[in-house]
Amino acid sequence: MNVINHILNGISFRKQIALLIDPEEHTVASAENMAREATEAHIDFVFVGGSYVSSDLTSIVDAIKRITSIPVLLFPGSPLQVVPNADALLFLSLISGRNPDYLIGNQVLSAGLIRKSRLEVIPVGYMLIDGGSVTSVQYVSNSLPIPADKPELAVATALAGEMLGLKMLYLEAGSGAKNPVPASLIAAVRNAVKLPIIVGGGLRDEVAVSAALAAGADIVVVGNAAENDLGVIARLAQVVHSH
Ligand code: 1GP
Repeated sequence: MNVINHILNGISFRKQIALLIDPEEHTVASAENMAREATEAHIDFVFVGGSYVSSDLTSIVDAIKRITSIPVLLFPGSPLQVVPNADALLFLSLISGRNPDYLIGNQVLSAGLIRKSRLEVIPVGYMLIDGGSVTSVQYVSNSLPIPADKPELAVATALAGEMLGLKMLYLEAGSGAKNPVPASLIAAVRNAVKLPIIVGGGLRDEVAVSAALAAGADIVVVGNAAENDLGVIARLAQVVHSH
């Protein structure tokens, strides 16, 4: 499977939704349940990863892949989250921050391992936007988010990411963020760059998901809301696909 082509084809046809499975929140059995729900709801992608993971990621990815043929993309918070059995790796560079470890250091540490794994690598400009509360990603990455009311800074960052040759942008408010990325900031970035835009963090309901899509998100990511209520997966998938 060529995942980047699958993504590009998918977003040219309709808006897409990714379900984030944080291995820290799951056993093999509960990950299988999530994968079953995702399949029934026609979720487009499963992302696996988190800011802090102490569980066995390989068995979680295996469990998901046993149940579903939805592409599984690693969304790693650290080089320790690179496992070979996923379909692709979001190779994130935290371009909103100024912590060299998350801009290039961890990428250097994991590059050899990734090459040996033969994972498909998708270079992504990861942009943390202030979501009104300190999230795990902000704490762990030790980086400042872009202020939510400074779309011009988000635009400049996105342009730089595009000029550096990154293939997608991920506008992230942080898992469980109080506020999702504002629609005005998404729209400003959408107007400035051609890259596919992923938006996640604090998207809990139909209204928030619709606002992100209307502003220009190509893919929305839902994590926490689905952990709390499995029924959310189907409801939000329907909203996304009928947008
Ligand atoms: C976090 O964007 C994802 O990286 C999802 O966030 O858990 O708040 O949905 P939530």
